Amino acid sequence: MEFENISLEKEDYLAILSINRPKAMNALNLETLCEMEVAVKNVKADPNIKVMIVTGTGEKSFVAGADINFMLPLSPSEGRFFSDLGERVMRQFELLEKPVIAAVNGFALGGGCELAMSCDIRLASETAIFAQPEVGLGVIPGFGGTQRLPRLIGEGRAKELTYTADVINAQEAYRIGLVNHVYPLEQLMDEAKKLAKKIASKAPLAVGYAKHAINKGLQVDIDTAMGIESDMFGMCCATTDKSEGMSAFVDKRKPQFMGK
Ligand code: CO8
Repeated sequence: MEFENISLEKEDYLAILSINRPKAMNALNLETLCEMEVAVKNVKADPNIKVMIVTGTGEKSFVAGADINFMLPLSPSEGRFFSDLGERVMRQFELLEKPVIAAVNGFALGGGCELAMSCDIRLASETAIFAQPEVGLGVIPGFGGTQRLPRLIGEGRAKELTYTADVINAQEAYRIGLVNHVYPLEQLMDEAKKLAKKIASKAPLAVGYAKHAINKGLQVDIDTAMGIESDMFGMCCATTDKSEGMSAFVDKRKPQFMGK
């Protein structure tokens, strides 16, 4: 597909969405967010795609936040609209029933950190830098950061990072659980693809149901969450991949999952 501010490449079972505004450090403006929404819809509708990787073009920046030039003149209602739009787009990454891996290859600031947090798994280069710098600009995180950061790293740490706008490096992000792994920059995409390949070798519907159960279950009380899990387990039992996976175990052979 042709886009101006992003690229969407497909390799076999894998979609790679790159934010592609390197001259602006891949900052997110209105057009970029709209294109991201179209791309996620495309990935959702493509039965061949099992995993998506999100990254930034170039070697310096994943996404350096929402576009400050765009936000400068926003009125209260326009600001609210832009925040709603960004939240909706990031939520599409979370709701996609296919795993999304963020390959954070540099600055992940403000909306960039928020984009990474809307992905399922975050891999970072050693050069990656994370922050929620918004209060230093007179605003707050507005693409889900006030909600996802405390859920990921705990309330106290999230409040400290948000109130101070402190910048942290990849190792610190790893230490506090904001990222899953840290790799040298030149290895980052290979590692992201390796992880994608491993996930893609599993039963895709089961992976999607697991994502749904984890994401939905985290938002409700534990008893309701258990109900969501057993609903999803029941759904797995309606798939031919479940018969295949278990038969393959019994037959001592590798399963051939069809995503059905
Ligand atoms: N928006 C617009 N342009 C940007 C942004 C940005 N977020 N980040 C960098 N750029 C542009 C610079 O203006 C510069 O443009 P130009 O060459 O035309 O002057 C170009 O990218 C290169 O940047 P620098 O020259 O500054 O490069 P450095 O390597 O010196 O620094 C940094 C890189 C550290 C990334 C630096 O550019 C920076 O601090 N950027 C701003 C980071 C930031 O504060 N991000 C948070 C923005 S707020 C946010 O994301 C809120 C999200 C929620 C929105 C809610 C909606 C209402």
